[in-house]
Amino acid sequence: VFLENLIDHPKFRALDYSTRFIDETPELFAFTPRKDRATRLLSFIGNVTVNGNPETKDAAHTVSRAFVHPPLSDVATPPQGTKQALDEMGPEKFAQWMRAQTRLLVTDTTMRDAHQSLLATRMRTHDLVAIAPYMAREMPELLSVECWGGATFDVAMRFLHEDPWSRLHQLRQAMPNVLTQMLLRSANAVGYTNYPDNVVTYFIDRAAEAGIDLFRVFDCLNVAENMMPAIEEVAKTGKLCEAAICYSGDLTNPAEDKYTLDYYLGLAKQFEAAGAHIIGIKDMAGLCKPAAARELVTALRNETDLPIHFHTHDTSGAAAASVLAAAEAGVDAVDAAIDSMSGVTSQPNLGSIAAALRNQERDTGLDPDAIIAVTTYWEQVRKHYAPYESDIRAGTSDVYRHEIPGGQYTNLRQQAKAMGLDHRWPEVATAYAAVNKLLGNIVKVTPSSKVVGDLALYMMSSGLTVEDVLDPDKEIAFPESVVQLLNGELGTPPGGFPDDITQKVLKGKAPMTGRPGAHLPPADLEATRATAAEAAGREISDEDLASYLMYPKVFTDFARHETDHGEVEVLPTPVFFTGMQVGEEISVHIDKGKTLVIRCLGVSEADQEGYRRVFFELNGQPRQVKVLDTH
Ligand code: 3PY
Ligand code: ZN
Repeated sequence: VFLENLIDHPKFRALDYSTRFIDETPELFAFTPRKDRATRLLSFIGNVTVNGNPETKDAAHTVSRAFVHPPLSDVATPPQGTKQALDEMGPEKFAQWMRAQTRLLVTDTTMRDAHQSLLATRMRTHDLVAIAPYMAREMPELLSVECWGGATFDVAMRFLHEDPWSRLHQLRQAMPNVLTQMLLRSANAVGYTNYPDNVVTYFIDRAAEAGIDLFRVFDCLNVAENMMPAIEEVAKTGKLCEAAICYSGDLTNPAEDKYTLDYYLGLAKQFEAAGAHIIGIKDMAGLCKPAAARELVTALRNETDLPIHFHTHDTSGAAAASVLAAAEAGVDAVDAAIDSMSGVTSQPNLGSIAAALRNQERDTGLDPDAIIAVTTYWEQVRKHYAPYESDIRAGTSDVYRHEIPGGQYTNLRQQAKAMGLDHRWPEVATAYAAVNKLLGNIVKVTPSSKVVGDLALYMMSSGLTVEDVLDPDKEIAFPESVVQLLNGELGTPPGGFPDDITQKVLKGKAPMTGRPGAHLPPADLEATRATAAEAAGREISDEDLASYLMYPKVFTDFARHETDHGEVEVLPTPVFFTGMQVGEEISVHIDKGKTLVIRCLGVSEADQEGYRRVFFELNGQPRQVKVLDTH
């Protein structure tokens, strides 16, 4: 706008300018934000109204437009909860407190893993924050709310055009009494590659400052050494460090010789020695059968003094049985998703688990009426995300064979669909299992699971068999992620990767050994801040820097979108995905106490150049936006 105004100025155009031009027309040189917030939002709404949201375009008609009212609580202020307990006791005492509880502690994963696993991680801040005040008042018995990290970080910026840090600040404020929990991929933080140690520690410090109380830390190959910098940094922040064992294989199978009880106990001992406060069992694919859960929980509780926290997925349909078996064996805390966001690739059902234990020794203390009010809210909100629903109707025992994590399952199906392979899904699942074997039966969770998926899809689309892949005489252009994995860039599992595939992929070159982070030079944070500022065209806060360090391009695109279209997170979800209908009116809260009332009055025909005008009333004043129709 500055340049446009300047170039359009008659004096400038007449080349009649000197340094006095600046003195006489200071308004042209004041670097005020490009447009006011309302104008930027109207430009976004106008654009989506005319052209659709590229994300949901083909399925826009499936998005419900019904307005969702969050339930109202008559409790004035949120009662004290685990957040106050942690602040008072500190993490070590808090962990002892967890172990001393008779009731089963519950983490609600609805705000992170459930929508990552059911709706391609697309849940918007607007819908998360709306229910938070009610949960704070009516479900204060919760141990924690998992609401950040994992895939939510990049999806927020990449597809939702919103700032993940703003989400965290708002949730923290709306839920001041319950622990906020995040999922951190150790050296991969919230990304898909290894970052230098100082990037990981910088990220952890910012997350702790912004309000994360409980960090669940895991490594995608279960290499404890890769987790140490993250575990130590979390412990330094004074927040809770949950170090998680990724569950793989089948503990109930007498032939299981890799993922054995000793293997898991060995990891737990290392986590305890490193200063973790809680041991997590992260069963990302939902493979931990009831008998395995019982055995593992019992052994872990005997072997360490730390509380045990069980996380699983319901892909098989039998996860609630595992949770209840774990509860009987004395597990301290479990994860569940609110009823209407539970089941299949998501977590098991929170309301039903609470009901199963009600009036029993391990009663969770959660109020069934509150659970029903919250689940009703999510049931309606979920209809705004219809384009992201997968058509998985039931649990599947096939998960014990392919071992695809819940958070990857629907994504991989989506990828397969995009490659025209959806009708061959059973073969994709079989290829996934074959690639896992080829790579040495590895732990599969982000990002190692992505490597397995990449190779499986590559083999399917190129018509390659395992024999072809291993054939020394056959030239194969392996996906980059496969090369990196076998080069040891995500770390090396005990015993390494199988020789045959490593030789083939690395063409005889020796892979890197040891902790990948130890080979990476530290990032120059201030130089990166300057680069980021230039790329984004604005000042870079510490949180922006953390985002840029994770995802330079995604952050830059997000920041530029924000400059052009404002903070779109404030828009109601149907408007974000589909724009406005003629005659529709919405209220948008842009700041404390500042509300925009936006009414859509009409959309013109396209002019000769293909532009349409979208007519609005903004707080009673007529406004219009000119949009190029790209259809
Ligand atoms: C993630 O890393 O995003 C996961 O959900 C792993 O289970
Ligand atoms: Zn999970």
